[in-house]
Amino acid sequence: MEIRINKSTLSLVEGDITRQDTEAIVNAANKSLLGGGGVDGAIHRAGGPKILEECIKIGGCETGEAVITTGGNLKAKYVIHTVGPVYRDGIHNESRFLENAYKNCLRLASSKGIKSIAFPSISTGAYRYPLAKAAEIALKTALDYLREHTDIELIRFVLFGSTALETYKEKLKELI
Ligand code: AR6
Repeated sequence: MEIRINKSTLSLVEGDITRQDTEAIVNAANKSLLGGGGVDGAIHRAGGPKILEECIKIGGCETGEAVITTGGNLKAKYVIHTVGPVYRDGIHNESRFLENAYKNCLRLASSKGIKSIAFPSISTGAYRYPLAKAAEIALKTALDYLREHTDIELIRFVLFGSTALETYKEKLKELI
């Protein structure tokens, strides 16, 4: 599914974030930036040791913040590492932290002149954020960004499996 906002595109695809040809891909990392499972493990495996070396130098990242490294062996030139919230019960500012994670990735991409970026569904794996709730925040934040700015030309959500893709599609239809 794909929609146009001003001159930019927001798209939803099923796939593997490590295989994307966008200028930047986003990693759903943890505060240590030292790697892990899920998207994080896949990105470090596919991108090679250079990404980890840069992450070690950066030294960590707070929840809701974002940092950038090169893409190592990936097609993407950059990896933007962000840390989503661990979902507890929904009353520990999880939604604000998740929104900040997306916003700070977009701001950082913009500051580097990046025109295309691919996001995974942050926090919805190991961090247990309910998928539909997370999809709403992810999509609202991306739509707001594209309505207010024209510099990023493509925001692609790369969903892992058909359930995630369908959930994002339903949410996007509700929001537009
Ligand atoms: N491409 C796209 N999406 C993927 C891929 C992939 N290759 N692999 C998994 N997903 P998670 P989190 C989906 O756990 O919840 C790590 O250990 C997955 O189905 O990767 O933010 C970090 O080091 C899910 O929907 O990230 C942290 O400790 C979504 O990506 C912690 O996990 C996010 O799942 C972060 O947890």
